[in-house]
Amino acid sequence: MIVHSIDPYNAEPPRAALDGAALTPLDTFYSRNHGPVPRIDPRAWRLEVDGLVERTLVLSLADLRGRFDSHSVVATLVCAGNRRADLSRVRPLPGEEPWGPGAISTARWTGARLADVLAAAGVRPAAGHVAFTGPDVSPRADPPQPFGGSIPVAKAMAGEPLLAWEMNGEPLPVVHGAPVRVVVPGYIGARSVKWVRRISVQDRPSDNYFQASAYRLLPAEDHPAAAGLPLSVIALNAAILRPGDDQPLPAGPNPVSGYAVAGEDRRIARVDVSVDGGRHWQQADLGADTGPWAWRLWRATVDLPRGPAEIIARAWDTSAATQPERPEPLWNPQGYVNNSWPRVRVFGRPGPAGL
Ligand SMILES: Nc1nc2c(c(=O)[nH]1)N[C@H]1C(S)=C(S)[C@@H](COP(=O)(O)O)O[C@H]1N2
Ligand SMILES: [Mo]
Repeated sequence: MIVHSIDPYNAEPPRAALDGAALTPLDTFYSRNHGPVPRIDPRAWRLEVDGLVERTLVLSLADLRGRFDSHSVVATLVCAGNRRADLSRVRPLPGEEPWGPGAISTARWTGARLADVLAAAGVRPAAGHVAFTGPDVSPRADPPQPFGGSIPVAKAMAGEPLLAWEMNGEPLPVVHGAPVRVVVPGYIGARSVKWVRRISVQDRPSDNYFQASAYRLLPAEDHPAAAGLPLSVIALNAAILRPGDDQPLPAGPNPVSGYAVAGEDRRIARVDVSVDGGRHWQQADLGADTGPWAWRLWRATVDLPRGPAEIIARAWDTSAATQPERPEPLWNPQGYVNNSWPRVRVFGRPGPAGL
């Protein structure tokens, strides 16, 4: 793993480690933390469901597993700061984790449907948002507070968000939120609150620092937090996983591969690759479709010219949207949502046949 910080623990897999696996192995899955990883005794853990509900619930792990049907969803988790490193080359982003393209991973999550738990509590008509709170106090928050965030009640009741205790068929690892975490497929990772201990139904979004101040797309200049767009649905994005940057490769045919991800009800429709700056594009082959909430892996064989070249890619979604060309116009003070064309510099070595 590429470890950006130990305390809090923030690490992403090297890009090649993500290549070719529709489900990310647990030891390769990125980790994003804003405070210390708490150790929770699963027998002592309780989940409180309160706010605009008919009855407040207090659930143990046994209650959650026993009272609700378990469901599985393959979902990609992606940090809003994924690919930030390319934005910090535009203008510095002091104090922000310099994520490459590895702040993203995919797992099969198993747990209770958030919708079923909310239905058991009885959501009142005035409900607008469902807020989650964890136990980990982040010293980076102003003022220091436990990590939290919220989603609209319609998303919470949609069926795909889970209260998950399993990941890829294994017990949820502590660093990923054991005993139970929220998983909100199609939304930025920050809404998938780990070690969740309180779910509050309310008429407005969470006023937690990580909803109200961080994870907002601020204007490039003059940026009070209130001027930011709260990030929720993930943006269309893609990355090249192989080859790596600055590699000498034989001129001629070479494999290129990566991932592409689309938000909410959009799917990846196509991925294009170019080796001549976007004058000509060829279509990549899409890998297995593992459902509406998962990334799509892709691969292509490109014909590399001799000498220095840049491999670029762009994904299209089912709304016919595609990615912006350059990172410069996307720069924002917290460095979120860099979904510009991924670019990899290579050098085409002349082969024996081409001398
Ligand atoms: N309690 C808690 N939940 C959290 C976080 C956190 O710091 N504390 N980080 C969030 C962010 S920003 C992301 S991107 C995902 C990362 O999940 P992972 O560490 O399992 O990959 O968890 C989210 N849930
Ligand atoms: Mo994140």
